[in-house]
Amino acid sequence: MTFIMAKAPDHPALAAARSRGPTPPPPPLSLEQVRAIALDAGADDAGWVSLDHPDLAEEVPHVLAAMPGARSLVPIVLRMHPENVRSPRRNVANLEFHRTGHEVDEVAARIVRALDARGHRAMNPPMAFPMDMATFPARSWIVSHKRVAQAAQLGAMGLHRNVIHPRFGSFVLLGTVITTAEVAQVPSPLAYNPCIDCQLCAVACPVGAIEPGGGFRFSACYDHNYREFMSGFADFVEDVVDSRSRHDFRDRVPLHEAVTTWQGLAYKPSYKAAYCVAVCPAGDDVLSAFVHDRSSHLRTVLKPLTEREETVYVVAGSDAESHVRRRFPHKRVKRIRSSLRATRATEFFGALPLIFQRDPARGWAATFHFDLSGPEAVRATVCIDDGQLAVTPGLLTGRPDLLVRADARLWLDIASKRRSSVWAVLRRRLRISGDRRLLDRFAACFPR
Ligand code: B12
Ligand code: SF4
Repeated sequence: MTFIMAKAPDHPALAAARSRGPTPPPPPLSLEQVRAIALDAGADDAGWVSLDHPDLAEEVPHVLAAMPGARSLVPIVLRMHPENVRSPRRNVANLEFHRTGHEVDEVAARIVRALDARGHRAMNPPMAFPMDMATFPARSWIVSHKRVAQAAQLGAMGLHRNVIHPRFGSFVLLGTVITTAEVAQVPSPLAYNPCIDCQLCAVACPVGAIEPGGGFRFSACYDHNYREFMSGFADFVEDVVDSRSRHDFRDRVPLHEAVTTWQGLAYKPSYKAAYCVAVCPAGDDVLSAFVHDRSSHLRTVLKPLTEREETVYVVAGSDAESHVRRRFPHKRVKRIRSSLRATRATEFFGALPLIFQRDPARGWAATFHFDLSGPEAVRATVCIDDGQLAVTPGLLTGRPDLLVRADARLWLDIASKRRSSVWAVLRRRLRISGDRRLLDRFAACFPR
């Protein structure tokens, strides 16, 4: 500032700004005004919630890093057309996801301009992509639209973990505008969670990602549904590099997959399933049809998806592989490399809950201590107990069943199969104390 003043003390723009005096604070907005701005901009529903809301505590540092000074969030909801999302021809459903997603970003941008015109700073983080992939596979999104929409009482997460709007149901995509405007009102609570617990999402999911008891198997969904995105694309590139010849490449990547990859780059990548959204009967707009003719819903919405002959992408030995083979024997299983690979030792332990497989962890229990050294030194305790996983930073007191000591980078190489554990043990670069067979059991719970 000093520099500018010294260089151009009589600049006409500076003189004019000085004579205008400081900008007065903008008049406060009401919830009704913010909703009207959002609906005018094209949203189908909208809310407003303070960044101080207790359910948003985890979001605060990420939001403030994107927009210092932010005070509140405006969540928006845009409807998708249910029949498109339900179609067994999934290119129709994908067009609807992408079209609506694009619209969410456009609507959010219009809200930002309207708030700015009223004197409130505002910005719109992406609906989904592009994300900041420098942090991938750790959190790469700025704000969790689901958490914001739920805190603002626009809907609630159902069994399938998508936000269900009381009227539009699961057929919605979400956006959030971040602003410096202060919220005066607290949103009134939803009368009920729109999820009716019919469990159809769990039945429809080809890889068993939705657990009837409420858990979500992240890697199962990510490995299959997102095959054309992120690490699925990185795998494609690695296959190109590894192939010895055109024929070898064709064996690894059949023509239809190569062409699909081209399509994803030329247009947009396609989700492989999203059946959890497609079959969901919740929400006033679609619920009546289900309530009055359940069998028609099962025949015309659920069955065409579950009976679809399609390739399902799974990691060898994963819960998803056993699920699809058991429940959908008519679907083709294609084994792929695990695509969630931590690139830093600290991320390794954070990623474990996302790639944990319950089936190989059933019927036994053990506590593992990891004491990893070097520039990326980290310590962690991993407890596996009959299908359950707990990861805690540091070494918990008590004797572990297995203690692993190694350089953190070397451990990452062993975990990703770049280095053999036998080689590392023989060179005394990997030190293990306790029951060594537990290392294989551990590896089976996190297949690569
Ligand atoms: C990460 C992400 C995913 C992940 C995880 C999904 C999930 N359940 O959170 C994957 C890649 C699997 C995914 C899949 C899909 N997604 Co998505 N996704 C997101 C994203 C970027 C953040 C989600 C989020 O808030 N997670 C945090 C908490 C709140 O979610 P949670 O369910 O409590 O936590 C689970 C996972 O997130 C995971 N987890 C928790 N912490 C962390 C940390 C890291 C680093 C990672 C990687 C994962 C992770 O474990 C939790 C328990 O299983 C948002 C866009 C955004 N910026 O908000 C879209 C979003 C949630 N996705 C959306 C959609 C539509 C889908 C799909 C239907 C895509 C499709 N067309 O097939 C599927 C549905 C899968 C499902 N049943 O949930 C919509 C949902 C709309 C709605 N009505 O709620 C969103 C909001 C995009 C949008 N702008 O509308 N998605
Ligand atoms: S399909 Fe049924 S159980 Fe699943 S989210 Fe929708 S209403 Fe809830």
